[in-house]
Amino acid sequence: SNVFNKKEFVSNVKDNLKNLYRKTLDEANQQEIFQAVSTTVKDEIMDRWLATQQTFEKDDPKTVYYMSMEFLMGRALGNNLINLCAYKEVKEALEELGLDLSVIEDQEPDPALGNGGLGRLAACFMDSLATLGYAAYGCGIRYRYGMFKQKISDGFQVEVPDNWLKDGYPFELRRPEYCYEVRFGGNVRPEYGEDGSMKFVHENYQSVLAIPYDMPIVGYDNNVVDTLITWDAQAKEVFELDSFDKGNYEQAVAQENLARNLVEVLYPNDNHVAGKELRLKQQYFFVSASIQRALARFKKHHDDIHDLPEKVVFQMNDTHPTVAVAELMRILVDEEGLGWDDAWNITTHCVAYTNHTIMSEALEKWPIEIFQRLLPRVYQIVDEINRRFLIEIENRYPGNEYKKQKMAILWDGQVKMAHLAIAAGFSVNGVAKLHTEILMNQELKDFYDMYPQKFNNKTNGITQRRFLAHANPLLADWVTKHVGKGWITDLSQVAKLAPYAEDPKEQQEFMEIKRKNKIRLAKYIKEHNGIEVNPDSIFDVQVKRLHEYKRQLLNILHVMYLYNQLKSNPNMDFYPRTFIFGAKAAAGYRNAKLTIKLINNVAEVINHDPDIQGKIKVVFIEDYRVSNAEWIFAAADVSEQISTASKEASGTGNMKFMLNGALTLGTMDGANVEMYDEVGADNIFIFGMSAEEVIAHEQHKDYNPMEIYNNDPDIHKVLNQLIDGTFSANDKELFRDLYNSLLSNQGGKIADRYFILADFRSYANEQQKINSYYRNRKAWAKSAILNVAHVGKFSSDRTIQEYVDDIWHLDKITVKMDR
Ligand code: 26Q
Repeated sequence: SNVFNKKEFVSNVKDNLKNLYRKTLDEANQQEIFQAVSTTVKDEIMDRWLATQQTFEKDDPKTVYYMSMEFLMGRALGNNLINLCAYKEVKEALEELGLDLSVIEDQEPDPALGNGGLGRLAACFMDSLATLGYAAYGCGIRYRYGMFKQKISDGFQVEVPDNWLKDGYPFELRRPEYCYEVRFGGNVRPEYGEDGSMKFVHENYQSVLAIPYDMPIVGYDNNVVDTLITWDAQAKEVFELDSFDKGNYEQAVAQENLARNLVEVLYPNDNHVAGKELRLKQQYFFVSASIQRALARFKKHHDDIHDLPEKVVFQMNDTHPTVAVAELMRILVDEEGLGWDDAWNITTHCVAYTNHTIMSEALEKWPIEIFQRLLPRVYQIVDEINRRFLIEIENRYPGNEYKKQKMAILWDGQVKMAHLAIAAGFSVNGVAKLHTEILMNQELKDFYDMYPQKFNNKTNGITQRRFLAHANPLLADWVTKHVGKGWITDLSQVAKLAPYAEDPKEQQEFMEIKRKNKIRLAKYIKEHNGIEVNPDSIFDVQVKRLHEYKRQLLNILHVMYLYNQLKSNPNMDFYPRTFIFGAKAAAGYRNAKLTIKLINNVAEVINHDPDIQGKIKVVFIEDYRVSNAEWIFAAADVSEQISTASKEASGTGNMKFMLNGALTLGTMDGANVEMYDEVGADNIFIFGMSAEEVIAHEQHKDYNPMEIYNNDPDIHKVLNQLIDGTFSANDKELFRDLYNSLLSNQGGKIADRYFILADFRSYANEQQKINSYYRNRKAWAKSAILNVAHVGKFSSDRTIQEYVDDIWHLDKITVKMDR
């Protein structure tokens, strides 16, 4: 089906250039051409978007509202063209004008309204929901500034604001007619009616208007276009501002400030809570607006609010939107006039919760003082939920005060958001098999004992449309040549590739594709880092947020170790290796930032040491983000997934590498465990302690890294190089904190709490195996192809279908279009 007639497309682009900029093609710059091309593509999407909305109106399907503080969308133009099945057509049409689609795509800012895994998962889920034909709204915040841009200056990370809206964003639609008011602060007063009734009146509050912007989520080749709603904040207009009324004026200014601050910036913390009041404001702001919009949509078709659970489900992406529980109760009780039990019954059949972490520093707990001051009525409702929940615990475990302490929603001056989410949610899910087991048997055991039926696993997935069809066209074509196009919407079909893994001709073709992708990345590295890398070396890649539990430090310490080996034994068995890193550190995370500096300093020394003869190169890719990630995955030979077992809930980068035929070097953590099950022990490199062993050491407090340091001379030497100036000649003390973090307990943090030294030897052994295995090109190619062939399970299409079957129970829609 031809989506665009080439001639028509070209003439539309020219028209758009004229209408947007009063320019001809010759006069326009690349950014303007990007805008004109995108507008042309958006016009095409519009017909389908409208048709989808009309189908919603007609069929009234059950709808999921995916509530998330983060949507890490990445660029839309290329992805939309892929999902419209028009990529090649448009590329050719532009070529005829002398334009290069990839250069035009490169003009688009990366919409980065998310930190990392959790936000990117939300984006993959939206893609799968539309592709599978389900009615879905993503609900989030239109941050003025997304994830910061990273500059590397003298080896240090510098954060630069991400002004992604500065040129205007073509793939969004402002919808002021669907705005809602959201209220903060003030007080609650009971008001008695003449009939003896009583209601609560919220007064003296400040309010903002929430204005939705809709972004189209284009399904693959099915005419379905779902919607991502991002909320902007605007001050309510204050009329009749009397110039002598100082109070009114100050109030108006305060509301302007509130609106501006609310959506100003995404908190750049990943897996770490910053208990800032503004963050809670952001949460309530988008949650309240989203629920109001969902209820308004529901009411267009229904007049009995009791039917809500049949038509609406709110999925809470971690605890960040958990205030939704109390907000829905508030609306049902205060505005719909329902009794408590009635309202609770509806609420608890509409909300479900996904847990993404067991890291204690990522658990959200709000000081009651802040919560109550900011959301006085919502707090009263949380208080009542808690009171009734404690009674339920008492009934179940009579006299057991300890259970109440551990499970209470309000305790110790804090609101525990996870406990609220579990008490109210009808479903609680983890994001990989191991993670869910740890939740049920350890972290959330008390809740599991009380509500076993709520708990379930939904192993994460990724969209093959962005991360293979768009990211790696050469491999995508190779896959299509062998198994047909079906994999694009049914990734399990790649299983049919398995027989080709043994075929020498296919092995060679596969390796040639990989080599071309490595050349593409090498060019990017040359342009952005000025470093020459050898495309025939092993590309060994670790890209993800910088966090101690992800152990980038283990990786770079091992590079230092290899360097030492090679220095003292230049003729040792060593296959040339390029170690590639990419990672942003939260702005206030000192050890993470220091690790970036260490990687860059090690790179500086090793890359310029002639003794090494270019056998090791170390590259830190600046500003790792969705757009350059696509190139990086396509070019990787080795995927580093080396978190301390039990700490990485799932990981999703691991799956993107596998999809592109990289071999995983990983611990038995998160979804790595399931990747191992799928691909088989021969095609993956596993090392390190198991989750059980890690947890046992944590419980017994019997781990002593100093012993390892004292008994292993190679490790000893590497750690000493952190403080002897080998990699920081001008300032020997620069890396002292990293050294200390591995060897001494400091301020509540125990030495080497992520077991880097414990796992070092087994990591180095697996790295050695990789070194040998890569020499056998056939064996390597076979394993790489088998990784692609066994990746089927890790499509987000599979994940979403499981959410639909077990949690959401959505109706499939069909959108017909007469063309
Ligand atoms: C909370 C409060 C205040 C400020 C920030 C936060 C905050 C923000 C982001 C807390 C956590 C996050 C992000 C968590 C995250 O990305 N988790 C990852 O989720 C992925 C998808 O399920 C998993 O694959 C990863 O294993 C998990 O680390």
